[in-house]
Amino acid sequence: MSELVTYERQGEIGVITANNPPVNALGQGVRQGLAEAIAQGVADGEAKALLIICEGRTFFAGADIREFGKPPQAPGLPEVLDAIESSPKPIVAAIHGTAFGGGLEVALACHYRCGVASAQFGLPEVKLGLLPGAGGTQRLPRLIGVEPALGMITSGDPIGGKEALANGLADELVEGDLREGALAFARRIVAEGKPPVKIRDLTASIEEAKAKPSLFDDYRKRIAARARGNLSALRCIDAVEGVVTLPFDEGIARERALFQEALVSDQSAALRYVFFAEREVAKIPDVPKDTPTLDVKRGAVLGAGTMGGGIAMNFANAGIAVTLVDVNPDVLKRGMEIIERNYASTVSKGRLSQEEMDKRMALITPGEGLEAVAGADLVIEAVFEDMALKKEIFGKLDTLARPDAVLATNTSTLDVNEIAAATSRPGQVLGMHFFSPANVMRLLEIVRGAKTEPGPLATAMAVARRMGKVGAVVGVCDGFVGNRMLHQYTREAAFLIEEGALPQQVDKVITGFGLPMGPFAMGDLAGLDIGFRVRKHRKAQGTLTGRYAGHVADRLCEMERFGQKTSAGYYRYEKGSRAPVPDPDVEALILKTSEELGIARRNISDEEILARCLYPMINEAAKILDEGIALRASDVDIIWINGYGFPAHRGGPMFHADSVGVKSVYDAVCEFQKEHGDVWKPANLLKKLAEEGGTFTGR
Ligand code: T1G
Repeated sequence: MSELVTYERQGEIGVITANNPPVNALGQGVRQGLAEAIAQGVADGEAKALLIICEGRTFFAGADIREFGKPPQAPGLPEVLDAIESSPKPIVAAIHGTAFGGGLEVALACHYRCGVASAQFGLPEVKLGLLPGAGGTQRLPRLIGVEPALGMITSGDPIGGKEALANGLADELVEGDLREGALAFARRIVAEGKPPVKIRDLTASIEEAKAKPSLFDDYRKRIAARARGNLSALRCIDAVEGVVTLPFDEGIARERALFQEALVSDQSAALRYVFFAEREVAKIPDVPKDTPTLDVKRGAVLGAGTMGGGIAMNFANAGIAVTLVDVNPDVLKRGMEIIERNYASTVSKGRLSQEEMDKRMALITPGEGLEAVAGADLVIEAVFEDMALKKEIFGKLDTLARPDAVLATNTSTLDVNEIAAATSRPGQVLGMHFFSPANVMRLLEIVRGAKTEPGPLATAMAVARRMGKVGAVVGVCDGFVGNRMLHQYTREAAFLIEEGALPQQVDKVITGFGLPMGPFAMGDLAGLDIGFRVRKHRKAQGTLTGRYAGHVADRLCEMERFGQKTSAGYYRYEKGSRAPVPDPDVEALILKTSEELGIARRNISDEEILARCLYPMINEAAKILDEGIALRASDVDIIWINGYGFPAHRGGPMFHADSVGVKSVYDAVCEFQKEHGDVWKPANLLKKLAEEGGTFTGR
């Protein structure tokens, strides 16, 4: 018997216990152990029923993702599940933690399922570019109904114990100790002489689905509309459709074929890379896991504007009391009202209960004076982007905030080291750069200053996790990682429309690649006046260098076309609509600008547009890695996927560069340098990897 899975009999129940930390992934050893234990239990004359339970923090959390892409090792999971389902003795799954993917498929092959109320039940394979490959697409619909199963399988989102009990996925929720409760449940099964219920034999829900012939096509349309080129969910629908159109074993065979297709797809390789990259980003090489952190029980946010309000909501959403501070009572009042409105709209959409909203609002206290930060463990400043103002505030915070408090700035452009130097405790100062809307966007750039100590850094990372954010540690430079790359992307986009393209052509290429929006629609959403002010400021300071990228944007702003907020920018917007409509006036303005700049417009291919938008970002990221501003290429990918909507099924800009081939990216960058100048000078790392045949992500 493998040491990962044990078998022992407790009275008339054969108990199979798995123990493969940290998440009981169904690796080869566990599958082997399960197969052997099932055989032993079935052969055990004293055992009237069997129970499968896991040690540690969770029931099987799925197949071992690290095994994907490697030669498959026997026994396969489907084989093990067939042995479970065909057992002549009832087999009960006892579930706690996260029964995900292959783990839930093990439970579905069992004849009965019980669990604790806090358990989560899910088939998240679609998030890995896969689909359930061990019967989940055929058994779950038979058990809970085709439509609820389609929802779980195409979204990959789990359901809780109560919902599982309600829809029949769980037969019973046990109170107290799971093992005791599950043993009692199994004994009742025996006492009541209940037979093994094989889900493969259930048909009621199939008849129901047969009555809705357009069910699957409607689902495809809905999914395709928001998939942005990610094929995973569509494959899931194809597999589930087999439940209605094919006998069980043929449905299983179809699922298997679709699974194999997904397994070798680039999209799944990208999404599996992102899975591990999202876990890697939390690890800071010189800040060990056990670095002491401040237990943040109270936060304070300075500045009750849009960002400040969103940041305060993050504290409340994490169950942390927070004081929202603003020296201007009207701004403070408006800030609190906006927070209340945001929560109320979430309640109205049914995504939050009124009770939970009240609980969160109760955690947010308005504070009029800076003194209000006194009791906070973590203070986050989110005032206007002005260095003198920020330094003045941090100077005051230095005396008002608790000596052990962590002081953070939400600046997106200013030098965090200079701000830290305005205090006597630069070791406790760092940047926490949220993305707008701060209560929605998952990304949080945690800016490590030259003097930031490991403790405050680890504290900020821990708070990010509690807020449900993806915290990525970055160094101090202009625009940190995300915006610094974005500047290269928007610069080239501006040049492309001077040289021959139009905003709608560029945006179509970028959305076709999988981003939610192109650079011009994004500019209109953010407001063109922000960039206009920065360019004017830099012009006045004489800090503008190289070819100017603001000719068209300046002319639009001079015409008060600031984007969605003025219903006109690069596009025009119908009343009450956010849909960008190409505007002949803008086209005329662009053609006139090219003429005034003496640029002969030319046809620009979609390929060139994609390369000129993505490659400057990749090149800049290579410089960022050269400078150590980002710890890993995979961090850059996580930043762009969670902060800028880069499609996860393409793995992020650096994974994409590896997919295209670093050499061909380098060659293209060199070509663009010849044509457009040293703004395209290849980064050392890009050159080095291209010459050595290396990759950014090491795969
Ligand atoms: N395989 C391999 N390693 C895994 C793993 C898995 N399935 N799940 C987690 N880990 C590692 C993870 O990399 C990390 O490692 C450590 O465990 C702790 O994870 C046939 C095809 C279960 C909710 O998609 O969602 O089954 O960084 O930091 O926040 O149909 O992990 O410490 O070295 O995430 O408490 C389907 C994936 C697989 C679930 C726990 N299953 N896992 O979250 O801890 S496909 C999944 C999770 C499949 C079948 C198909 C989460 C979690 P390290 P963690 P956590």
